Formats: sequence, structure tokens, C-alpha cells
Amino acid sequence: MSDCIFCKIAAGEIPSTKVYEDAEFCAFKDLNPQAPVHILLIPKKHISSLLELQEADATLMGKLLFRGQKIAKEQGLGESGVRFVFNCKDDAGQTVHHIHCHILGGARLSDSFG
Ligand code: IU
Repeated sequence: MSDCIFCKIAAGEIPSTKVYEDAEFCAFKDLNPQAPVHILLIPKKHISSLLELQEADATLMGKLLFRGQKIAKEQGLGESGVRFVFNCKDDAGQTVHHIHCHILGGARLSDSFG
């Protein structure tokens, strides 16, 4: 999508600190980190949120989750723990409407859900 900031980050049109990239995914450091490790993992395909996923995206998203696991372990979170978060739409606080998995860790995270 031409006006999507995460599509532009994925395409390299907007700079970011990428920690992983392949043909289907990229992962980059969140600009406003909420934890010592805060990475956003996205598919390059534009999907607005988890609520808009189609059956045809199931394999892609399975691969995304597995990539998230690998990134978390590479970041040293495999033993201490990690939180994977998908915010979807307004009540959940989604601000960028390109599906993204927050990978958070490196400290004891708050139990807060709102
Ligand atoms: P949310 O789940 O849509 O609320 O998360 C969007 C995240 O994208 C949020 O943590 C922002 O700090 C982050 N972000 C970014 O890292 N780089 C950007 O250019 C923009 C948002 I816009």
C-alpha cells in the first residue's frame, strides 16, 4: 500500500534499524521502545491487522510466528521470557495499520492489560 509507513520501511524507503530481513518478512527496532528489547516483526505483504487475515495467509503467518521465535532467541530472550503482541484496531491501541508482532523482553514486563 503506497501510503503505509510499514510498507515503506519494508521496502527500505524509510530508514529503520533492521534486525532481520528476507523476501517475505522484516523485523526492526521499535522507534519508541517499551522494553529493553522491542522489535516489530512484519510480513512485507500488506495486511491491515490480524482481524483481516485470510485463510490464504495462514502459511505466511505461521512462518512469521516461527521467525518471531528465532528472533526472540537470538535476542537472548529464550530463557528469560518474551511477550509477542498483536494489537488490532482502535480499542487495542493499534496505531499502524499494517499487521505487526511486537516482540518485547529483556526485563520483567508489567501484567497490565490496559
Ligand atoms: P501499535 O501496535 O500499532 O500501537 O504499534 C505501532 C508501533 O510502531 C509503536 O510501538 C511505534 O513506536 C512503532 N513505530 C515505529 O517503530 N516506527 C514508526 O515509524 C512508527 C511507529 I509511525
